[in-house]
Amino acid sequence: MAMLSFEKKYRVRGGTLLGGDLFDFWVGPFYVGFFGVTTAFCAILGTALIIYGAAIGPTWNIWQINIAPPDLKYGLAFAPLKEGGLWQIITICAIGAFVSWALREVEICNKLGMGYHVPIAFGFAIFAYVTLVVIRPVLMGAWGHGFPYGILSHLDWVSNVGYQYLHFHYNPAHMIAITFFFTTALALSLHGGLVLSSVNPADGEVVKTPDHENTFFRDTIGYSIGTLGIHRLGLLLALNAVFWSAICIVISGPFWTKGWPEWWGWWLNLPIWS
Ligand code: 07D
Ligand code: 07D
Ligand code: U10
Repeated sequence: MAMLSFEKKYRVRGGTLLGGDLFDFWVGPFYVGFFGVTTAFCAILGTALIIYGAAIGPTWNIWQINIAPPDLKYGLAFAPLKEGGLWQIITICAIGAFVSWALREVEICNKLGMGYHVPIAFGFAIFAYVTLVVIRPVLMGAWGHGFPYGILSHLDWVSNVGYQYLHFHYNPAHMIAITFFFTTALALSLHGGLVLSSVNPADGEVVKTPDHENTFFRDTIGYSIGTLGIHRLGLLLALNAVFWSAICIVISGPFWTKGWPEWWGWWLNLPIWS
């Protein structure tokens, strides 16, 4: 069915979680809904506060704009607006916008009678962000442990926090996360390559079938995971990449305060060596 006539057919009332019929309409291609309004509200307010923060800061250079979290001395209290309070409100706006966006996805899934895989997947990204700016700072007793909002400043934060643990590559959960990220890229490239090679043939050639795709991998590596299976695997790999990222940072500080290379002492201390 052509996209436009399909949309006309599914653009019907219902499936909302909140607000009933009130915001159950579309603006151009975008579904609105109660959570579309809360997304727009939080995103516009948060963006305006970032612009305000830039205006009272030292630079308009897009790379250098920085909205820092409060000093560690404020602990878990509210800080004055110009000393990290802005960061705190922007964080609330960001979480409000991300969670609203996920719930708006749920409402759209309801309308279409689809599974919740996409909002659940986005939920993992939100979980990683919340781990960085809420869970870990709360466990460590100060909002100052959150990352600053700025293109270069947030890179400085990652580097500094990494070196606080001497050699972040020795963090075992970081290793697992990186392996999942790399594997996700491998899986997507294999999948994209395989699909294009069979359904987008050169002029004059016929489109191939899933049998061809299965046979290619059986001939190559002895096993094909199948056309549905590769999508399950892709989702699983990507969710694990983000999940283990959240784990690798939440254990750094709250559960392990020394350098990560030292963690591997458990290996040297195994009783079998003595
Ligand atoms: C392609 C989908 C589109 C999204 C884009 C990002 C903004 C920010 C805000 C000026 C894949 C839009 C950007 C809205 C503008 C202001 C105040 C997604 C795609 C195009 N990072 N990070 C980037 C964010 C963290 C790290 C780029 C966000 C953690 C490293 C972009 C978050 C850690 C590098 C960006 C976040 C970390 C980057 C490209 C939130 C660990 C890079 C992102 C909310 C996760 C790369 C200059 C991208 C870069 C980069 C955004 C969190 C590490 C500016 C919104 C604290 C090491 N990050 N980041 O393509 O070039 O994502 O940086 O958590 O090297 Mg980051
Ligand atoms: C947090 C993004 C959430 C985004 C959301 C949506 C908008 C809207 C609008 C476009 C999690 C935002 C949307 C704003 C935009 C429009 C219209 C994703 C998030 C909700 N590392 N490291 C990771 C590697 C080193 C360090 C993760 C590799 C060094 C620290 C990943 C290398 C040191 C932290 C990873 C490497 C170090 C990490 C990031 C290589 C520095 C973290 C992915 C090859 C000296 C962070 C949860 C992620 C983390 C993290 C990879 C090197 C430090 C596994 C490949 C050795 C301190 N690193 N790293 O988490 O786990 O995405 O965060 O060297 O905090 Mg690392
Ligand atoms: C997949 C797939 C598949 C497909 C696919 C796809 C996965 C089976 C069938 C999909 C994949 C692609 C299309 C490939 C490309 C995708 C990526 C590389 C991922 C990254 C995506 C992007 C970078 C695009 C990001 C764009 C976004 C998020 C849209 C931005 C939208 C808005 C600003 C409007 C948001 C709507 C809301 C909030 C709902 C409510 C609407 C209203 C109230 C009305 C409108 C209001 C506004 C416009 C104001 C909102 C303001 C905001 C949010 C802040 C703006 C800030 C300012 C400074 C102004 O598997 O195969 O094929 O296709």
